[in-house]
Amino acid sequence: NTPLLILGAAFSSEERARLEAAHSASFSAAPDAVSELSEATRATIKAIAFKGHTPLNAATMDLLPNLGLIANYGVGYDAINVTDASARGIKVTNTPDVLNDDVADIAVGMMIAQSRNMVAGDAWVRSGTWAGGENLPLNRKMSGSSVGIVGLGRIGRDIADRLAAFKMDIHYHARSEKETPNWTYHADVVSLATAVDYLVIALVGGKETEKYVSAEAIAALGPRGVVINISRGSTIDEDALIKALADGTIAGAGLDVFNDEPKIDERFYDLKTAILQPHQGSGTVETRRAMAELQLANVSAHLAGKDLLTPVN
Ligand code: 8YV
Repeated sequence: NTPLLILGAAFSSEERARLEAAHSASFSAAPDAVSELSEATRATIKAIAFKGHTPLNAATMDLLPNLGLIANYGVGYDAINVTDASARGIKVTNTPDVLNDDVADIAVGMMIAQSRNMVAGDAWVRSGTWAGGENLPLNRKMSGSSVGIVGLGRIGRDIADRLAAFKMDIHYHARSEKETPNWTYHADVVSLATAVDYLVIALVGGKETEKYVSAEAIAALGPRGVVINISRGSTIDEDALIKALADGTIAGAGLDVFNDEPKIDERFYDLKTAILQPHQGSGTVETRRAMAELQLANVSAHLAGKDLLTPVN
């Protein structure tokens, strides 16, 4: 009798052990492996603890007749088909807020690293080029410049708050105008991109935001433009982004997310003006621990018949 299904090869052994210590659990590495569990085992499963980005939809849910909860590890639950879940009376939870600081930190970190050419600077020192008497070419001032945030949710706001301390002129686009200090609202992304040097994407993933930052918006950013993406690879026209970086029609990018992670488009590897990160926005010991705890708290609440902490549907 295993009321919990731990689903995802992405769980560390420590995370898995903590879930198993709390609840009797089965394990599947991926949604398409759930069918390998016996029918009797599947019938005992009431909750899934999910981690990863492999689609989880009706085909898997229908193998688990008593499933009442899918608890996602992560704020973004675009891998889970919430429509399928709701239609079956299955609740979905995520792990919002606990990762806002880290994701905002890495967005700002990539902005500084890109502007100040820090990755090349490190290589410059190690290779002895500096010792040989050559100075790194001058780079670009970030403080005091203009930034456009695409998506002013909890993470977008934390990024904007940080950048306000960098004396930046803050613009944003969201579905509707929000209450802000003195930030400028734009009804569409092209208008936003036209107005700023840095475009930071902080959207939710999923179908509705696919290629939300279009080729036209990337072009509108112009030759001083820098794209920062900490959301999902799907939220920008990635092909257009690669072309713009290769052709130098924008100045650069800082990217923590890509399509087809981790086997990303190999053209990225040669783009010298892009800083590339391995989807590590929430990847600190402290935050991953908080995410795991919130996921477990949702699972425990469901199994005890109590209110969920962070419901999605
Ligand atoms: C991942 C994330 O969930 O929270 C999110 O939406 O993108 C990350 O924190 C994490 O990589 C685990 O898959």
